Amino acid sequence: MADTVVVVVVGAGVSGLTSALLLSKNKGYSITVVAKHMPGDYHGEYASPFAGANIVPMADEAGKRWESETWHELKRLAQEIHRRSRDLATDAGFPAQTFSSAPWYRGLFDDYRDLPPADVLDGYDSASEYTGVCINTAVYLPWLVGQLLRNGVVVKRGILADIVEAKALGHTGRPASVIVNATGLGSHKLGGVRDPALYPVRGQTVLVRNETTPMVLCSGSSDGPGEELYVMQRAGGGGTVLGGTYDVGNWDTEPDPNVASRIMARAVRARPGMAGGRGVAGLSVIRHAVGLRPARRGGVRLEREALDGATTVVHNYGHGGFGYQSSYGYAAGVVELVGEIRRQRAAKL
Ligand SMILES: Cc1cc2nc3c(=O)[nH]c(=O)nc-3n(C[C@H](O)[C@H](O)[C@H](O)COP(=O)(O)OP(=O)(O)OC[C@H]3O[C@@H](n4cnc5c(N)ncnc54)[C@H](O)[C@@H]3O)c2cc1C
Ligand SMILES: *[C@@H]1O[C@H](CO)[C@@H](O)[C@H](O)[C@H]1NC(C)=O
Ligand SMILES: CC(=O)N[C@H]1CO[C@H](CO)[C@@H](O)[C@@H]1O
Repeated sequence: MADTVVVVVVGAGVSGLTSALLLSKNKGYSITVVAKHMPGDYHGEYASPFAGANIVPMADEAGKRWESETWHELKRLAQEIHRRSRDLATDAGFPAQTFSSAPWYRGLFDDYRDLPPADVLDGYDSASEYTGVCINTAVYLPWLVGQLLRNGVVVKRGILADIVEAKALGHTGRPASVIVNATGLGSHKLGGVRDPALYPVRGQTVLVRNETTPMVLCSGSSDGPGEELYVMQRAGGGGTVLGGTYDVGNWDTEPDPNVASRIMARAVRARPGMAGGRGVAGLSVIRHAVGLRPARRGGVRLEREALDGATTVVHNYGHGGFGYQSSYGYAAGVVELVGEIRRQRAAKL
C-alpha cells in the first residue's frame, strides 16, 4: 500500500464530490472528502443545493471541453436516473455566448432547433429549444455521496481555517500528497488561498409544488438588471424552481420578499397554467432560497500548485453559474492533474 497516493478533497459541493468520484474510479488512491457543508445542508455559503440545475452551456467555443464532456455523462445518467425535459432559451442580450442565436452547442444536443417567432415569449427576440436535463439537487448530491461510499471514499465534516490543514486529514493517518481544493466561494477567505478574484453572484429563487413543462429560461427580464426569468421542474417530486436573480457582488443570503414577488409574477406570466390562471395566489410555495454562485475573474481555477516538497494542491473552484453542467469535465481535469503528480512522484522514488 506504500504506493497508494493519499488524496484529501476539501469541499462537498458538486465540484468536490464529482472530482472525488472520478478519482475513486482509479486504483491506487486513498481518498477522503472533508467539508464544512454536506448534501442535506442549506446554507448560503454552499451553492450546490440551490442550483436549478439545468444545462445551458456558458463557455465560449474555446472552452467547450468542460461542458461537452459533462453533457455526454449527464445524458447517460439521465436515462438511468432522471426524467429528461425540454429547455427553452430566449434571447435578449444577456451573457453573450449563453443566449447567442448561433452558439457552438447547437451541435452538442441531439434536437437543438430555433423556434418560430410565434413561440417566442413577449419582449424577447428569438428562442430555441432542445432536450436537456434538469437535475434535482436534493436527490443528486446524496446520490454522489452514495457512489463515493461504494467506492471506498471516506466522507467527513471539517472546517478548515487554512488549506494546509487538509494535509493531516486523510483517514489513513498518512499525510496527503495531493489536496484537491474544491471549496467554491470558500476560497475567498480560506487561509493559504484567499483568492481575491472570487466574487459572489447572488441567486434568489422560489421553489413551488406546482409543475409545468417544458422549462423556460430567458436572458434577463424587463424588471431590471440582475432579474431573470426561469421555470425549471425538477425530476422525482423535486418541485419547480422559479428564478431568479443574477446579482453580481451581493453577499446577502437572506431572501428579499419584494424580489420573490417579482420572481413569482414573472413565472406565472410566462406559464399561467402552472397557477391555474389564478396568478401568484395559485402557487404553493415550498421555500424561498438564496445561493451564492462562486464566480471568478479569469474563470475557473483548474491548476496544480506545490504546497511544499511533499504535497501538491489541485484547485478546482470558481464555477459561477455553471458548476453542474461542467462538473464532469472539470473533474476529469482534476484526475489528469493528479495522475501527473503521481507519475512524477513515482519517477522520483
Ligand atoms: C440560484 C442558482 C442557480 C444555479 N443554476 C445552475 C444551473 O442551472 N446549472 C449549473 O450548472 N449551475 C447552476 N448554478 C451554479 C452551481 O450551483 C455552482 O456552480 C456549483 O454548485 C458550485 O459548486 P462547488 O462544489 O464548486 O461549490 P459549493 O457547492 O459552494 O461547495 C463548496 C464546498 O466547500 C466547502 N468549504 C468551503 N470552505 C470550506 C472550509 N474553509 N473548510 C471546509 N469546507 C469548506 C463547503 O462547505 C462546501 O462543501 C446555480 C447556482 C445558483 C445559486
Ligand atoms: C399548485 O400546487 C398545489 C400543491 O400541490 C396544488 O394544491 C394546487 O392545486 C396547484 N395549483 C395548480 C393550479 O395546479
Ligand atoms: C497552497 C496553495 O495552493 N496556495 C495558493 C492558493 O491560491 C492563492 C491564489 O489565490 C495562491 O497565492 C496560493 O499560493
